[in-house]
Amino acid sequence: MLIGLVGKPSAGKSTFLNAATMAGAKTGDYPFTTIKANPGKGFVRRPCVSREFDVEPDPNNSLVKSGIRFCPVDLLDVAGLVPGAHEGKGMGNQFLNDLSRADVLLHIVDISGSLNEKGEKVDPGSHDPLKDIAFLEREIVYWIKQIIEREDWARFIRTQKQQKTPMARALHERLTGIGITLQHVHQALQKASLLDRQVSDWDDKEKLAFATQLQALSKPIVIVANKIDKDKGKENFERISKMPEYQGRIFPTSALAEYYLRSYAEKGIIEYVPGNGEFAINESAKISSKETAILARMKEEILDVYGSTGVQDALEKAIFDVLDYIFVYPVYDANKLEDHDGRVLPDVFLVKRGTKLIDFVASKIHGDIAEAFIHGINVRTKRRLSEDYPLEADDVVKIVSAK
Ligand SMILES: Nc1nc2c(ncn2[C@@H]2O[C@H](COP(=O)(O)OP(=O)(O)O)[C@@H](O)[C@H]2O)c(=O)[nH]1
Ligand SMILES: [Mg+2]
Repeated sequence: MLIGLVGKPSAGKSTFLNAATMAGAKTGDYPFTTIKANPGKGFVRRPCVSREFDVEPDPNNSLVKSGIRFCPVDLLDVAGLVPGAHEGKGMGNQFLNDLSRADVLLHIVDISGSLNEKGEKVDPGSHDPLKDIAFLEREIVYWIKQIIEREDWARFIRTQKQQKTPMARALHERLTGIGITLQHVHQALQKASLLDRQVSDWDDKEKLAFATQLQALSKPIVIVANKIDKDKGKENFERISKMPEYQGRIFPTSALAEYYLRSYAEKGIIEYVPGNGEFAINESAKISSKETAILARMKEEILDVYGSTGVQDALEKAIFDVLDYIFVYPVYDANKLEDHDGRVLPDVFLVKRGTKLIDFVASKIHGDIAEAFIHGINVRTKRRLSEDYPLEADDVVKIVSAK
């Protein structure tokens, strides 16, 4: 599962990636600093089940801080998309291709309106970030449309007619390269009211309607209203977040503030659990007056107003709400909650809610164990679980297998 970070140059993608990962991607104030896509690992949080079971966790594939479990997620900073990208402008097609593997997109927007559509500096507030939001969605839709109707469209129609391939399957074959599933195609056909329309009869509007639905299903967009700390940021955010089409999917964010907070925590200046709405200054730390001032501003202008810097909220919106993923903890010993090596609740995995137990075992634990699967145990209830059991949030499971 991959989260793509998208947006025009200088909106703050690299800063967001750095803040989320501390990976050290290059940042700068001019377009095209990032010449190719930058990968990194971020984290999503949930309360760790160790508290409920009253045990001390010994995390292996994840982290635990103050009772909160942090599970890694893959991020990809896809460099500057500018209007016309789907026509190849600003290295557009290359950037769009980087998005093929993404399951969800975080659109990093300069909500302060201090950059024009190309990412060049303009007077703060003079550019309306609403334009950026609309343009990006449009670019992705047109990119998908272009892939649907690419040059061999006429031949595609002929073959589909001759071979009588079911419409959804034929369309899906054209779209597998950009991570679109057969289910996405089915749903998009239905939502665009195209189930009863022969592909060969589709007009341009119908192709566009289909691409629009596919975008929403296969590359859903969470909007990160970044640079909320700057003049005009708050004003713009309040206006846009009230619009029905953006309600609930736009997050006030300061990637820079999150970056500072994590850096200060790393240096030992503050205690800060990433994503929290508060931090504590370490009494023993040497702290400059400049650092004190920066911290005071972040508290007053961001944390106390918005509850957090927004970086974690945006990531978690994408994973838990949009993609509907859950945490699942496998253990070897159902009583002590340990793995083979005696580590307590070592691992947590992200899977889509309702994933069948057997598919979870095959994909996250081991193919051999899945083949020799006898049954599972729900560690909470001690009930037996069949291979078809649909996993729920924070399930702790033991797998009994013949291996
Ligand atoms: N004030 C403020 N500046 C930010 C924020 N996020 C990024 N920036 C600044 O915006 C500029 C461009 O950021 P960068 O991450 O390189 O943008 P990218 O081109 O989208 O990767 C840099 O000077 C950052 O320090 C933020 O939340 N607040
Ligand atoms: Mg960058």
